[in-house]
Amino acid sequence: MDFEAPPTDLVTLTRHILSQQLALGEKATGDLTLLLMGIQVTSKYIASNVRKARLINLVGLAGASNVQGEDQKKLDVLSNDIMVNALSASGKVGVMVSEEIDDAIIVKGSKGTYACVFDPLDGSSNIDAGVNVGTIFGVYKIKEGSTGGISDVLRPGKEMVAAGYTMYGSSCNLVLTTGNGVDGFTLDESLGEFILTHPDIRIPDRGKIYSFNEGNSLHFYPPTIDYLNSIKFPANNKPYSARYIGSMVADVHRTLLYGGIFGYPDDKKSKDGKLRMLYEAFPMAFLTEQAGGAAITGSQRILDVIPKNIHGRCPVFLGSKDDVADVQALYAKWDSPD
Ligand code: P6P
Repeated sequence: MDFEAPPTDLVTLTRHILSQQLALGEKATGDLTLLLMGIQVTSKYIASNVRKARLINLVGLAGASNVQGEDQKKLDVLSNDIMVNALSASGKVGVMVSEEIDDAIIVKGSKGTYACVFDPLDGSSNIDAGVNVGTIFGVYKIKEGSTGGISDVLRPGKEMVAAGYTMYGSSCNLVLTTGNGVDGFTLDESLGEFILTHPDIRIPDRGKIYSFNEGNSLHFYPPTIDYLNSIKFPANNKPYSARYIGSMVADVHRTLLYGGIFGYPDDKKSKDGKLRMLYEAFPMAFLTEQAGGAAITGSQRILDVIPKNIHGRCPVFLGSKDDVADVQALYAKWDSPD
């Protein structure tokens, strides 16, 4: 049997980020590198706490609720504090928005050149059942002349300069874009390093999986109903498979790797859908487009939407570009009630 030598040219996340900085030459200040290093450390620490949560009584409720009115889990609060402290300590972040905090954090006296928006532990309602959860983040460069304020984050997602997520599951995966494609890294806990395992992720043009919470079907608008029927009862008698985890990071990760479509549409009950623009829809839309896919609200590109408030929501259909185009065609024919 041929002996397969272990890899001898490990590309760590640190090496990858530094090589991207070097490629920018003199233009690069190194500030984004330091910000992403902070996110790397938080990902490792949150992964450690998620993995041992049940053992150290970190599951369950924290006894408070967040701005969304959702019961905060102990790990939500812990993950949020880890992110806020690490990003503040990086000295490169002037503005932060967290799903767990009502108002934007303006880092006083910061020379930070970036604004970071994040959901510290998305999908945490699943955590007691051991289902994959994740951290989602997006980065804007603070605007010329701004000292760091709310206007630096109430911007369309297309102005983000970086986005990514870390998924805590059977393995810990960090997926990142800085606008030059999408790369995936897997945490080697024995080294304490994220290793490049999914270089240049490209989503197939069309998939065979759909990922919607069909428990909301009673409220769905006609385009969503018609679309789902078109893939469940297709003329070619080859229906799509249904996969829905209920944790956006896990559902999007699978969609990026296998193709297909993930959707959390607007409906009669939720006029703007459920997912938050800044720290769920925008980062995932940025990643999906960078991987060759598409991401729309139904009628328009998600990355063109301008948020009115930091916790604003928008409908989401994202994934393989041909599947998303099928949804867009149905929305284009529909006379919306709004
Ligand atoms: P539902 C988790 O709470 C979350 O924000 C996303 O991670 C996930 O995609 C969605 O909500 C699930 O919502 O209504 O299907 O439980």
